[in-house]
Amino acid sequence: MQRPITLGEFIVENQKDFPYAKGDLTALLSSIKLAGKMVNEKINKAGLSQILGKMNSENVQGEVQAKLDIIANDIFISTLKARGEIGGLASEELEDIVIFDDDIHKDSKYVILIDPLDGSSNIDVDITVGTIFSIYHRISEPGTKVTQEDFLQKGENQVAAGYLIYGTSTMLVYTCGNGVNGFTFDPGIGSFFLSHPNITFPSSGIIYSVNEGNYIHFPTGIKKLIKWMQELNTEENRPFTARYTGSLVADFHRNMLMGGLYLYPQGSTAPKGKLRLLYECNPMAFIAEQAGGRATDGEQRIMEIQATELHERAPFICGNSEMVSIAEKFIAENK
Ligand code: AHM
Ligand code: MG
Repeated sequence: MQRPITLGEFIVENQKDFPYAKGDLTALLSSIKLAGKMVNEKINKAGLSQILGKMNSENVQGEVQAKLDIIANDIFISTLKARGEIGGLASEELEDIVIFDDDIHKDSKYVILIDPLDGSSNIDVDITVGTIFSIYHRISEPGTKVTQEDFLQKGENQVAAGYLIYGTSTMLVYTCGNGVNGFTFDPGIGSFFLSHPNITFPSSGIIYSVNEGNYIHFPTGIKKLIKWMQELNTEENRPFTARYTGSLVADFHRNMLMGGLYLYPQGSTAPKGKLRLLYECNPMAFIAEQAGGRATDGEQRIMEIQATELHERAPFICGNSEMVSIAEKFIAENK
């Protein structure tokens, strides 16, 4: 049997597909891989090492931070800072951008945005969580300090995006705009191996994922869409199946492999929904499109939205193309 290739081998092998790449992106993905392994190790031992539970602090969105949120944030920052590929970082956990201005970062070409531990309210109950990342070329001149504008780019400018999913297996899934590939971590060996080459959404799917507890707050189009999915409207003449973990990474990953629709719409109490455009929606939208799916806020393609603030939110509807089109139709007809 031929052994599967490792993530490291795959990244190097594919570097040649990017004429502009001089190894920096390769090195950056390697740093993410290393940080992911370190976070994975902490999560696996969380119940044993007294790092479950909440801090006495809130993040910039006023949400209580879990201890592992802070630990994952620190691991990613220190690992990415140790090398010179990026000039700075923005994190869902931090109010402002972090500028790296040591000598090694002087000529950096990239910036990165991270949600270090997505779904962290699920940690204490042993449900899948993840890390999401999004990489851009900086707009500012190398040799100068990065600025907020480097981070407020449209999602369509992303150079790479991906996530780590800390589930029954730990996986790293990413795209550099050339398809989506998934790598499963072998803890005995300490390496990620290519297990899911060229991931694409199935052309149709019968799963929908939404926090239906918020139903009363949803716009009419979304309410009608949900009711439609609960009728006999699948190809098999049965209702859709509802699956929702409350971890975007887990819900997205399942729907991409099995076909389905993820929704975090706006509501009467949350005019732009909950998910953050830069840390969650854009990277997932890039991956979804690269896997043959789509992502919209209901009216506009997610990756065309111009961010004006680091932590802004956006309604998010994402899944296989056909289902996203059906969702858009319900929204358009019920404005
Ligand atoms: P987090 O990044 O603070 O964990 O919040 C984002 C999470 C997503 O993973 C998930 O899809 C959503 O929040 C769940 O929200 P809700 O509990 O309102 O359904
Ligand atoms: Mg998150």
